[in-house]
Amino acid sequence: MTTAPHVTSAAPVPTQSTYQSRVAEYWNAEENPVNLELGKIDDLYHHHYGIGPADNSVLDEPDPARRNDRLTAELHRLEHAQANFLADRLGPLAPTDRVFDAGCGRGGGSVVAHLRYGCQADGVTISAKQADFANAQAAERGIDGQVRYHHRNMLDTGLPTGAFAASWNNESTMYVELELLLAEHTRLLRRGGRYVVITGCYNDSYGQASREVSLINAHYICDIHPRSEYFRAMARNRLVPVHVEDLTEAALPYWELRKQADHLVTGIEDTFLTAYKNGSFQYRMIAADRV
Ligand code: GPP
Ligand code: MG
Repeated sequence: MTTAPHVTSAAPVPTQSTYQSRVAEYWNAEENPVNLELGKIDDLYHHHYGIGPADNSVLDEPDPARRNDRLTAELHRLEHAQANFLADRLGPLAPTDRVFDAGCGRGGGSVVAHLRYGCQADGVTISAKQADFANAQAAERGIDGQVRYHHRNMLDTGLPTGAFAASWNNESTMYVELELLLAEHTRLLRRGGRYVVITGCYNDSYGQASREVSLINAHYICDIHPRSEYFRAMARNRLVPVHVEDLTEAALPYWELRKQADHLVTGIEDTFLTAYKNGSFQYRMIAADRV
């Protein structure tokens, strides 16, 4: 018996599943004032929530237009505090170091890291519109030589192996399979490199995901992972946690304030507050070393 020679052909990159196409469509179409109005303040466009105590005196502002502006600025301040909190845990880094921003959105996090450390940044997003927007922002700042954004799949970036001193996911892990994602981070990070994730995860000591977690998944077209899965996937991918912090309490003032910003709400605010308060959902930071 003879057998035909085995022929393989390369898979197209990025391979985009139906799910990934839906996610890309969401972000290509997304123009929520809560993201654009906040970003306009200082051209730092974030796609994550805020942490820390809020200045609720903005709610007492008697002039309605000024009240809205002050609320917008206060929410942005809290989101920026979250971005800084993550950036603090990437270092120390030198200007010659490269960092990787997985699920970079409109690019704010990479700019924050660059401004902090002078490092080179590569951000990856599945949305062509976000990548274009972020690159235009970097060009306007005159940092496009150091900060670059790519329309790519974060599971399969095509970026060089071992070239990165630090990498992160800021509220973007819920769009992908964790095992595949952390394998890609581990490939990209040099030995001793730092990985940081801030994420919402469901609390599996309470059992399966709660109704509120399911509502959040439906709202963003994502799939929130259980807390345990992060540690399992890290252990299997040479990522050793050095710092774990529960940010759930620190996240509440942002959501309480956002809920009262009629000009910015998206309708998901009460669901986050209920999920955090009933214990089924947690906001977490994990920093890990790539060994
Ligand atoms: C923040 O983005 C939200 C996500 C990236 C997805 C879900 C995150 C979890 C922690 C579950 P955003 O800033 O675009 O959201 P919004 O428009 O609601 O401000
Ligand atoms: Mg937002």
